[in-house]
Amino acid sequence: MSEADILVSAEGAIRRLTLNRPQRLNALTRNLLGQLSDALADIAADSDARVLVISGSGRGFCAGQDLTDQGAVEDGRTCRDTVERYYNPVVRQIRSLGLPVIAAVNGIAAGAGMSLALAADITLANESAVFDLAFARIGLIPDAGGTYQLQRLLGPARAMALAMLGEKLTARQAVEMGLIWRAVPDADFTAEVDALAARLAKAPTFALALMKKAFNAGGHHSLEQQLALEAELQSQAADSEDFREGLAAFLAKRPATFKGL
Ligand code: T3D
Repeated sequence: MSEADILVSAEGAIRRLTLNRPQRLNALTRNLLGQLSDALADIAADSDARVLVISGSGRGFCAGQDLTDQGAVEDGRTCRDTVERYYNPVVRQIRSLGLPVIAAVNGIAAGAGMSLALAADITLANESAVFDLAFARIGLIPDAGGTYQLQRLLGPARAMALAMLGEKLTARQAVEMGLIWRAVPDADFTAEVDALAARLAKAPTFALALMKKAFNAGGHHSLEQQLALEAELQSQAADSEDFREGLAAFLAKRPATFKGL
């Protein structure tokens, strides 16, 4: 039996998904994307899950669309089908997942692999990682939410220039430009990812999920709409068990123990 294209593991409240086609730098096939979507659906239904880490097997994070996946990228019709049926659902699932998603970029993130990394809530990379907007080199546009995320993260001037030039960024440049959270020396990367996951696994998960909703909506709302949404979401947060615990812990001058509820 062939090994799965997505490795799934669980440890306490931490869930990990590893793209697992290292011989192709974890390039994305429809098979892999289908497995990724199923795994994300399982995590969304898992009430014990409080943080998700996505990374890649081997020396790369993800080289984007597998350009040899027969029937996936032959012409406009197959491309549309691949994007609509395989990429877009995965991006929606990550953005709407009710817990923090970490992209641990352990090597090159190219094309839709870069878009996937930017769909996460917190993206950190090892220092030898490269962010490669490869699309223009083969006559395609950034997809899997790439045009949306790049513009929001970098502003239109830098996003457009990078996309049109098909530029590569080192992890350090990506941090300096505000594209990702942190670049970590390779030797420290695994420990740093583990520490971040452990910290988020103890965070007030319900409030973090509401933050995602607020940030997701903020990009297209007016100030008035966003103020109204914040009032609504804050009322939900204030009704949570974790808020009661956070407040009690503050008043008692002790650390809070959040349950994610
Ligand atoms: O609707 C749709 O489906 C369209 C959606 C498109 C979304 C996209 O993501 S378009 C962009 C697709 N990705 C690319 O264009 C990147 C192609 N890859 C590269 O340019 C280079 O491989 C890298 C810069 C990413 C890494 O270079 P390097 O020198 O570190 O590694 P390598 O030797 O090129 O790659 C290692 C192997 O992986 C190699 O196979 P081999 O020769 O050892 O048998 C290479 O062919 C393979 N590989 C790398 N990327 C892909 C790939 N195979 C298939 N598809 C790839 N994208």
